[in-house]
Amino acid sequence: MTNESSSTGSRCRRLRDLLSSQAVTILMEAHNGLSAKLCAEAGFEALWASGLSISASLGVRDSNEASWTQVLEVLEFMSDAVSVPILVDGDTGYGNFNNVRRLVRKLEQRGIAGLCIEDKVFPKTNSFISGEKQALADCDEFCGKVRAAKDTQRDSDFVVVARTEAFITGHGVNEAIARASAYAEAGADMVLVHSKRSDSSEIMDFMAHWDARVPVVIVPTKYPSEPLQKFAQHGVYNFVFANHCLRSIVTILQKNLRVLHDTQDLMSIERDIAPVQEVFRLQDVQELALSEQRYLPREDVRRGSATARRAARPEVLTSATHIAPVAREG
Ligand code: SPV
Ligand code: MG
Repeated sequence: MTNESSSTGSRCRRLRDLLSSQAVTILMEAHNGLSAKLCAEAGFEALWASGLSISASLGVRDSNEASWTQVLEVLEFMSDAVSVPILVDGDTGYGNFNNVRRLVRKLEQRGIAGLCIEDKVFPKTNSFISGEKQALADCDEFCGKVRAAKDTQRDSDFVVVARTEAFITGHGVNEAIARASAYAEAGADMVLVHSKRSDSSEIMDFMAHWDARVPVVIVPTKYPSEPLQKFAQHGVYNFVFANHCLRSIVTILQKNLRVLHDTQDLMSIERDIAPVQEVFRLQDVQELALSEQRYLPREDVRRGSATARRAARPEVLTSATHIAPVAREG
């Protein structure tokens, strides 16, 4: 899995351009290197490194149970796996302004294009769990975090998204607008307005009062039946598909594991799952095989590592750039 465009600068610019444009942009959730790769291959131009999905895939809750350096480790694999820009869900920034500064520095070092922070308190709780019992952060303190992030970034195109949980915590549109305005004033490049309603009413209310000083991002998890074009007509062009990789995986795994457990027969799912060869393609095994021929002493290549032996199999490797599909075994 190589990163065609390792330049952080160009990825920050790309994310900024996508989120600033008046064309629909979807930030597709990914939670590890493989899901990031699959999202990019499916054509998504930008990714959302979801706190919920990363924590769930690590087997813990979306309550800052995974430490920020554990999340950073995941993000590094994701960033290495793809060349499309990644916006990181940085929860509350894992502490105060000082933690946010260090986070921004570490994200930029890993080629991450942007950071989203939300105005709640550490340790955070997922927005869809008893939202009205959750507390909003002090507005001035949160503005300080936004300013600290902006002052810290080295690449001027690194994107800082300020997320307000005003609606999630039971406040009305006045609080949402006041906070979004304060965050934009503090330097946020975009604001994310979250809603847990099953319709678009809060978002529409927000847009009716918003002066459009910075672009808006929304997360339509709870109102999935609302067409994106409806929001675009009201000035929202940026959408986070926040957990749909993770939820797809959960469903297919639950189904296949149940079948395997009940049948004890590998053939019961064999035709429904990716061949091992597809996994090798996603890992870019071919690149290693070619590099072994280039860099290992001849004798070692002939004696052969596993990849060198595979490289000698014409049905596996057919050209310098392509792993041919192989017939499914069994
Ligand atoms: C996430 O994907 O972790 C988010 C979106 O923050 S939500 O789960 O809706 O809070
Ligand atoms: Mg989150």
